[in-house]
Amino acid sequence: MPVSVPHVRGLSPWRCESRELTVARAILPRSLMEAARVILHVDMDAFFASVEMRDDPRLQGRPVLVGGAGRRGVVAAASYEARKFGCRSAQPMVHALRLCPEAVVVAPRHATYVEVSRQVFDIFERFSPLVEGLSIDEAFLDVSGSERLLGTPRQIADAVRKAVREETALTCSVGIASVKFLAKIASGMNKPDGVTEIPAGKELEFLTPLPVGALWGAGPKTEERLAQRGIRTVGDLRRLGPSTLTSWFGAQGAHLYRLSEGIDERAVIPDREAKSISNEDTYAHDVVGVEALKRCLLSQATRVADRLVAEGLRARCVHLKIRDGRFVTETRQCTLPEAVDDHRAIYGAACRLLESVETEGRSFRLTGVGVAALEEASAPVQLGLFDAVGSRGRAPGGAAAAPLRKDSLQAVLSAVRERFGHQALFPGAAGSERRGGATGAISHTRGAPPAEQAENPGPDGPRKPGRRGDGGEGHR
Ligand code: TTP
Ligand code: MG
Ligand code: MG
Repeated sequence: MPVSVPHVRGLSPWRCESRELTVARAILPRSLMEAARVILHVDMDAFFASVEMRDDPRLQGRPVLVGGAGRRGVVAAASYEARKFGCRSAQPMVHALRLCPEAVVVAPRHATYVEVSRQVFDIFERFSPLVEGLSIDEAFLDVSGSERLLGTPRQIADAVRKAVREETALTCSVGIASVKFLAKIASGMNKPDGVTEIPAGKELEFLTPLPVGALWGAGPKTEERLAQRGIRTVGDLRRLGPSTLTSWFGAQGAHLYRLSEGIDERAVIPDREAKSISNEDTYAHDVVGVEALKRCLLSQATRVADRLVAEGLRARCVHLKIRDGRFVTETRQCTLPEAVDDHRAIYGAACRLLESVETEGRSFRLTGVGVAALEEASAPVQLGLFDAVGSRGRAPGGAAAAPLRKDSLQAVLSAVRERFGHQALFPGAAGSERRGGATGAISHTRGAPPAEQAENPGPDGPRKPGRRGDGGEGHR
């Protein structure tokens, strides 16, 4: 049975699980860890129309179109009753009314939808600290490693649906998969009020018969070009192989091929403003090589740690963002065994995440380190499984005072930097490498300039408006 999740911040149920997940990440081959990821994509059913029907009982069971009623009005949302007549979002209202003359047209109430959206996102965040919104009515939830506490992925999905139904009187549909794009496809397969699970290992079977347009990044033009060559399904596309696809479509072809294989390494990056702190830099000259990249990450991890200390917070999730010279953006994330505000822990995690990025033959224009799943630094640090054998922060002799010393050192370092500037006390490794390192001075542009913020978001996909921005420093 799924366990109901208490709505108490700082008492996150995933805390107990993430240590195991972290250990597993360290010892298991990456391919196995991919299989261990569990991503939910939750999308509200006929969102605007359902809110209207909920709030006005006279609309129940009737075909409802939300949108502008005038001659130039457009349908924002169509109830499922209206869809039986062929009505759809983005249709001209006149056209929709021709298809379904008895439909009731309702003017949108955006403030109400935003309010319900907040309510629904609050529910999502009770199930995972890793919630990434895609639009007003949908989000990814990374629930990897929550199985023991919350139940199987299916039980977690049902618990989310139950909470949404009980607390908002609305329904949603959920897709479950090991990667983001498959979860997104799955959530649309049993609408309304349905769940679709693509079990780990069944990804190719699921993908093969789908039309190529189901893949993110395969727009109508690409679909048409492929159809001209007889390529209609994802299976057809996979059979072409990566080199043919790359010769036809360049980097996009390689990306499509990876998707056709069910590979999508994009992490679920939590994006509520109040829930993450990050620091990213765009470089005047691209950065090449792991060592140079690590120096960038150390600087960013240090800034993030300083912000955590300044705000009296600790973080449990670390994420890495990296964008190459061709504007391909990749993100990675991990959960730490305990909440930290220490730059070394954040830097260490960022370096481990960097190991999963292909750096050979690539140069990078942007790196960023961020933290999420924040909690008050005063919250008690839970002793974990491994503390019993003296691992966490203890001196070889077993002196239990080490964690305390570590914490206060970070606070002192942060305070000195706050007072005298960032270069005043740079962590040992960074200081020496910066002065005498192979690449010498890395030219920095602090924060992303406006042009960078508006650029092509790359395969990481577009960010929706109104939630987290994509560039610059400190999303908190
Ligand atoms: P969607 O999730 O795309 O659609 P939906 O929730 O209405 O229906 P479904 O059950 O298929 O998910 O969009 C969410 C809301 O966003 C939708 O209710 C209204 C708004 N919207 C527009 O205003 N214009 C559009 O073109 C679309 C697609 C959505
Ligand atoms: Mg929807
Ligand atoms: Mg949606």
